[in-house]
Formats: sequence, structure tokens, C-alpha cells
Amino acid sequence: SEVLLATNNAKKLTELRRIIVEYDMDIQVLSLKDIASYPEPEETEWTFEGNALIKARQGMIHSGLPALADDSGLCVDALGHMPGVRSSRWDGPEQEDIANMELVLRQIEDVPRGRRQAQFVSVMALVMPDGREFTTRGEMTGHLTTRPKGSHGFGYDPIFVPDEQVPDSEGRLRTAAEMSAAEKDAISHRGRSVRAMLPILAAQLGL
Ligand code: ITT
Ligand code: NA
Repeated sequence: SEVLLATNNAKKLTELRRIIVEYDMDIQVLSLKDIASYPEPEETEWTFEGNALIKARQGMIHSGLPALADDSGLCVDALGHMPGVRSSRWDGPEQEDIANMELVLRQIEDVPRGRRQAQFVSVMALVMPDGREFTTRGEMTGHLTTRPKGSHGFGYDPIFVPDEQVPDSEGRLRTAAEMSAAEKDAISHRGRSVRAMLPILAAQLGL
């Protein structure tokens, strides 16, 4: 069965596809490149659920296919959970990921190690051609470093140290950008939101 992932973020598409592949299901994930282009909807909501549904509804309307969308972001405790749904404000290419990370690091410059907790959130929305709507949520807790480390992943991964990991022999913890794809998927917000969505998707597609 074909499903659209309504995202302009190629890294999200890569992550979703590689998580689904693990489950050996008969699902083909199409991207916005596979359908006629349409204007990107404005993300006007203040919740991840609301914005994920906006993106999935537009994807379904313009493709006629069951459509998935991810809305995600980094919520920093010391910043009152910002940037949150505004995490991609300087959205897009790698250079701009660096600007985003630097802005967050500057804003928490004076926050000590013990108060640098943060969470990544991912909400997956599924909108079916008959209008049925579903959302699932995944979270990953951790803390922020003082400088970027690692080159894997995307976005804020180089400054985020997930809680759920085993320290190396020197007791050092790694950022999400220092983890392999499989390690990140096993504990990530998106890994969790996608794995929660898979049984819903299978049931809706009659698989
Ligand atoms: P679409 O709306 O087209 O899907 P986007 O990148 O604009 O793409 P969001 O509005 O959901 O998506 O913004 C999510 C931002 O949160 C993303 O650009 C990153 O800066 C950050 N983010 C989300 N997941 C992340 C992850 O796994 N690792 C690092 N940063 C992440
Ligand atoms: Na958003």
C-alpha cells in the first residue's frame, strides 16, 4: 500500500523509511517529490498534534492518499519549553541548523549542567482519505551540551545528550549526533511516534 509522508524535511523522510523497513510491512512511503507540488501549509497551531494534523490533512487532500506528517521539536526546560513547535524557525539546510543550535546554546549559556534538561517531541499524524484522523506521540529526554558534537542525524542532535544510553569506558556520554542511526531510532522521539503509529496504519490499510 502507498502512504504519503507530507514533509519538506528529507532527514525526517529518511528516518521514517528506515524505521518502517525494520517491520517488513507492505507499505511504500511516497514523498512530496512523488506528487504534484502544492503550497506548504502554515503551521499555525501551538501544539505538535495541531501542526502535524494541518500537514497531514493537506497531504491527503492534494494526493488522495493516506497521509502521514511529523511535527516535532526540542523543548528546553530552562527556556519554558521553547523552542518547541517553533524549533525550525530558521528551518532547512545544515547551515541553518547551526544557527538554531547556537541560538539555543547562547540562551542557556549561564544555565548549569544540572538544569540543562530538555525533551525532543515527535507527533505523527495520519489522515485517511475518508477523513479519519489519528495521532501518536514520542518523546526522548536528555540534556544539552555546551558545544555541538558529532555529525550524524540533523537539527539539534549535536547538542542533545539522550538519557537512555550506556556511558563509555571513560564514563563519557554521547550526543544524538554521535550515535548510529539504529541507536538513535531505538530511543528517539520519532522512533517511538512511528512505532506507535504502525499498528494503526496497518489496521487502516487493511494489512
Ligand atoms: P516539515 O514541517 O516539512 O515536516 P520541518 O523541519 O519544518 O519539516 P517541524 O516544523 O516539525 O519540521 O520542525 C522540526 C524541527 O525540530 C526540525 O527542523 C529540527 O530543528 C528539530 N528536530 C526535530 N526532530 C529532530 C531530531 O530527531 N533531531 C534533531 N532535531 C530535530
Ligand atoms: Na512545527
